[in-house]
Amino acid sequence: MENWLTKRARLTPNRIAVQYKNKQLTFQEVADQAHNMAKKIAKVTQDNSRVALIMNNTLTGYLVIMALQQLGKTIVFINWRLSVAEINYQLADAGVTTVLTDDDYMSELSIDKQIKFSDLSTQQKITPIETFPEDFVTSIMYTSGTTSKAKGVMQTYQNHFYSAMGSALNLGLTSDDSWLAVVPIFHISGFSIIMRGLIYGMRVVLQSKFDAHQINELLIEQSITAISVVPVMLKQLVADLPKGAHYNNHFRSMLLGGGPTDLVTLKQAQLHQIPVIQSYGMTETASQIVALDAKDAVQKVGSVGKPLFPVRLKIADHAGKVSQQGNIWIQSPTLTTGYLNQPDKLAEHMIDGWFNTEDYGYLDAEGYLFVQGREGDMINSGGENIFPNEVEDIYAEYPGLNKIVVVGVSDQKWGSVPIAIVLGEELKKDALIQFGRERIAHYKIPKRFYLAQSWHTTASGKTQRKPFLAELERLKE
Ligand code: S0N
Ligand code: AMP
Ligand code: MG
Ligand code: MG
Repeated sequence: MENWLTKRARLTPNRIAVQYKNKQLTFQEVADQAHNMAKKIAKVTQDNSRVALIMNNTLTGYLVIMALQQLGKTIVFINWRLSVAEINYQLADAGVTTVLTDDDYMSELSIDKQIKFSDLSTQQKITPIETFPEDFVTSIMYTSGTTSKAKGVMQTYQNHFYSAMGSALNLGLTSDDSWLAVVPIFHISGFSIIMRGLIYGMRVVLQSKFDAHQINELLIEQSITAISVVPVMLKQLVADLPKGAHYNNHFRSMLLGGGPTDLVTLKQAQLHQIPVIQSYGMTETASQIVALDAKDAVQKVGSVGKPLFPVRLKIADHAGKVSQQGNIWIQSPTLTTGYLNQPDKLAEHMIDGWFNTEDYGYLDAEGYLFVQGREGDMINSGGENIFPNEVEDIYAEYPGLNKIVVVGVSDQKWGSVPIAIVLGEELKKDALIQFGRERIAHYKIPKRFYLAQSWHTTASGKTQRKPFLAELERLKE
């Protein structure tokens, strides 16, 4: 495919490509500034085809992404909420030698070159790449697993292109569209907006911090037509919106995904006439693969919609045999080509060309998908994934702690949060929390620690998670 940015600068040079705070750049200006940025980045990244990026949703971050694509580099997106140890693991796994960071990122990572955006200076002559090859891995995003360390999901230009097409065919597209990106660009929820912007020739409005009141103001006052949100954001937006207030007349889609949403929140959104489009997708599928059609949003509340064009979907058991309820299996040109450095890993999730998402769901009589949760113990807190094993392994090193089990419990704000049940001597909550803060992302730290009276183990001595969960549920009643 033709280089998307070069193409956009030719097709729609004067259209606004990006807006951040009070600044707007046209596609021609983005092309020029990305070229300048590429000149500064070229030298420090010349020894490696992959470059790691730690950024907020800012204009400079956006231009760095554009520049890295112009240089033909694969971008390894890093979640800045992770701990230094977690990030170091990903940097090592990705084999990168350079990490470019926002100016306000302060932690010191174990890497040769850790460079702040404002420290990029040396200029080197560059030639932007001519094409964006379909099978080129332009982005890598890490995702954890129940039994494995974080794995790098490789996303190709083809993945992003088909994803953007499927979304446009569902939501429609006009030359006046603009999409607010407040979900993080280091997640596919955010990066997919950047890619849609380039492909559609659409204005992307960047917002680096989620503040419900500020976002509502933007959606009321500016001619923004779409926004992507996770459930915790929708809840806060609905709670902040004054009765009778309406988003601007052009606003069409609040794309909601990343985790389950309760019906109460969805109904409240309807009362405010917010056009919520429920969707379902994952990092492995380069964003939504299933979404509701705006006209079905009210009538099919609770459903995530139908598979987008040209996604195939079936509900089947573990062996891939079609059943009424079971796992959600998909075939899609947006499906990742694999996990970095683990050539056989994707195949473990596939049977006969179908990918097992490991989510549970069912299709109603009209073919609408309802997601019923996820296999295994993953906890989805505000759109971030937490695997209990990871947290337990970290705390296994804690002095005086003999046993720990981590389970997810429902939470008003985050949807779901980790809770720990522990056995041990002289355990102090503050110290336990501090221990976690030094080692794992803060959202992974158990919100509460309960001292156990007894322990549930299998005959072979392994801790059983389920009975603890049942006990906790009883405690809540
Ligand atoms: C919800 C967010 C914005 C909350 O962060 P906020 O308010 O900025 O927090 P801070 O002020 O930084 O910190 C305050 C304290 O809160 C803790 N904290 C932060 N986040 C969480 C969390 N998620 N869970 C629990 N605690 C959290 C901080 O640690 C801090 O505490 P202390 O002081 O102790 O450190 C933020 O969490 C956020 O941005 N979440 C969204 C992430 C996301 O986008 N996930 C989606 C991932 N999945 C996909 O991308 C696939 C689906 C998809 O593509 C999609 C999804 C949505 C919409 C559209 C699509 C699409 O298909 O296009
Ligand atoms: P991630 O692993 O961060 O890419 O997040 C993808 C996961 O989020 C999916 O596998 C689901 O478990 C969950 N998810 C995404 N959208 C929805 C939804 N609409 N309803 C319930 N769970 C969802
Ligand atoms: Mg995942
Ligand atoms: Mg906050």
